[in-house]
Amino acid sequence: MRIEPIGDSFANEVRDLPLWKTVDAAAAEAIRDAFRQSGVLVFRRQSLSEEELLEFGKMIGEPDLYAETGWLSTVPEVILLSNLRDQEGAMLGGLANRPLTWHTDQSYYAKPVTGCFLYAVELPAEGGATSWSSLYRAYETLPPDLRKAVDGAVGTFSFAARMAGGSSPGKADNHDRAKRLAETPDVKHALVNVEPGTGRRALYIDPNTVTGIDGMPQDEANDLLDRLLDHTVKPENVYDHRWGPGDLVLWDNAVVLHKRESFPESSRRLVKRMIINLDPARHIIPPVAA
Ligand SMILES: O=C(O)CCC(=O)C(=O)O
Repeated sequence: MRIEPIGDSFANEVRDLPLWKTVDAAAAEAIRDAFRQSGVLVFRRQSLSEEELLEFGKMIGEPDLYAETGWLSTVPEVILLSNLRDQEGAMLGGLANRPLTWHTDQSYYAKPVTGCFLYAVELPAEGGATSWSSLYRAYETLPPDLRKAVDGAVGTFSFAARMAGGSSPGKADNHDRAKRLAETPDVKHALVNVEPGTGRRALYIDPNTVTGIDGMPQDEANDLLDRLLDHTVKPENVYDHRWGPGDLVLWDNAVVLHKRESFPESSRRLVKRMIINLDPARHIIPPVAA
């Protein structure tokens, strides 16, 4: 097994490791370390059943269940994202073929489940690429005025705002909006988090979800959030993934944003997704801010 950076991006790739075979303890530890350092880990050309995906998830942390119950595969922890329909014409999974703008998952929860993976089964010839942007690199390269403005800042993260924005599920998604809205009040998180093991700092922003900053006039907060996003998604902070069948990408939502291109409705895309609770001693789990 080799673990290498992908080009000059922040993402790492694990090569020569068939995940359908037993992964020994040393390799598992090396994978967890590389994942912790980069926040995005790529494995190509895997051939995995849903049970094997679940086993892989358990090597990384504790797989969890989704709030959405209409997107399920045969294993409850593994859900489907797809534009395909079943024999009755119902959507097979979530998110159809829509573009998803920059976001991070679950930031609107008091205790986000931060680990996530996507496993590509069927892919369109055009479109559907996914990109990740490093919130570590973003923080570490902030110009001094932005760093001063963001250190100690607390944001309001709103599920209601997210549902109205560019990365929310659509009408055909079997998504119980009203119930989820009622269950998910706004929450506050710091806009900078500290990784417990290393003290490394990462920005924590989520466009369409952060609606304000404590003690800051709204127009100033909007301007700061726009500038932070522009800085975060500069090309040097971004890894673009062109999917191949069998690709598995693992990411940590506390330290990266992600987005997805749309793809033609007439083409077929099926990816499998799982969320994973990561070890709070080794990963940022964004705490609730007072
Ligand atoms: O389908 C993709 O490539 C990404 C989906 C996504 O952004 C998400 O599941 O949060």
